[in-house]
Amino acid sequence: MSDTDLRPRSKTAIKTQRPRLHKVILVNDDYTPREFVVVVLKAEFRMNESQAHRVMLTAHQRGVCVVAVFARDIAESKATRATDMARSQGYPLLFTTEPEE
Ligand code: TYC
Repeated sequence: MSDTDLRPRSKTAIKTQRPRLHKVILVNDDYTPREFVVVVLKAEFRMNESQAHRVMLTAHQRGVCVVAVFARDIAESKATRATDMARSQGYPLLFTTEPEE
């Protein structure tokens, strides 16, 4: 019989990486009517009137507002759909996404 110790010297810690969430960000502009921004927020992000109004006002006053966070694919498709909704009515309203830290 061999005396060789074949047991592993160390254990590898296996950590599952949770995919990063992505923020959907509403960007202010000078042309899109406030009420239309509220309509889009309610339609695409399932907000009620007062939530949508608060988010719209924050973007209006500060330039941007985080609308919500989602898995990357969902954040991107919601931002695209909401932006397209505005384009179809001729407004420059923009939703972008960025990863959370
Ligand atoms: N600033 C626009 C206005 O005064 C309203 C607005 C608010 C537009 C938020 C975009 O993300 C926005 N009509």
